[in-house]
Amino acid sequence: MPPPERLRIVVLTGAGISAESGVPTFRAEDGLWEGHRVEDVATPEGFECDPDTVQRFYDDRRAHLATVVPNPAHLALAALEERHDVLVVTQNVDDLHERAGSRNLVHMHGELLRAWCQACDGRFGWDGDLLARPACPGCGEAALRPDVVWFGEYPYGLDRIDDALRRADLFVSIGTSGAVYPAAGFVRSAHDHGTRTLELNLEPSLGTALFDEARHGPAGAVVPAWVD
Ligand code: BJW
Repeated sequence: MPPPERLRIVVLTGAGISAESGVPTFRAEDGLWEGHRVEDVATPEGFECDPDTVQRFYDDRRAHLATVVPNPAHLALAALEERHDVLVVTQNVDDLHERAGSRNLVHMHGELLRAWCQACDGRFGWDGDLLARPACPGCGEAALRPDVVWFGEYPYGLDRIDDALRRADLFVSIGTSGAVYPAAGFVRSAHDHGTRTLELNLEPSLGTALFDEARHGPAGAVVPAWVD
């Protein structure tokens, strides 16, 4: 028997992949935006206007992250890296892909466990409360903010992602509503490069018609079934 083909796969993940770990999604009725105006907690203007509220929003999520663990969908993607050339592009700011064992990973919307100093541009690992530690460990200025990408800001790793999409044999989108660009546009880029596309989501996303194939159900079931 010939060895199984080694494919170049780009996997885009969103909040839905971490839902079964107990991390709330954004746009569900009981989601993260519930009780918050998006403009207040996920824009640079909201932070400028009321930094304490925004730091508290992220401190609470950081504390909750310490109580959750990767689920079978994260673990299946990590196992996929052993058989194929996989780039996981996550919109999530949690660290569940890393904890599951994924190595080839881009956090395009940043990371909860990192802080960015707006005075010296330094970036730091952070596992405490930003609100309680306002001074930058690099320059001492009180200019730390969560190292996450808010609306109107430029996502991380776009050149690397674009390059991977150009070369990919397969693009898979998991657990994302397709409401936020540029991530929501990756399926069209992949399609334009002749790459096969697959959606794995609880329900049809906004972009579901753009995919060659879609399988709907909880990520903890559909992702391991697809990887196997
Ligand atoms: C399950 C499940 C289970 C549940 N199993 N599934 C047109 C083109 C380009 C840009 C724009 C445009 N129009 C407007 C823009 C600007 C804007 C934008 O997209 N606005 C939209 C509202 C239209 N975009 C930006 O500002 C971005 N920057 C930018 O565009 O820079 C300029 C640029 C231009 C062109 C090219 C390149 C650059 C930045 C966007 C930053 C988003 N930031 C956030 C917050 C991050 C920090 C934090 O976490 O607090 O990122 S917003 C939030 O949404 C977060 C998420 O990563 C992101 C996506 O959400 P996601 O993951 O899809 O979650 P949900 O809740 O929406 O969906 C969950 C899905 O899972 C659902 O479908 C469920 O059914 C499913 N699900 N349980 C499987 N068990």
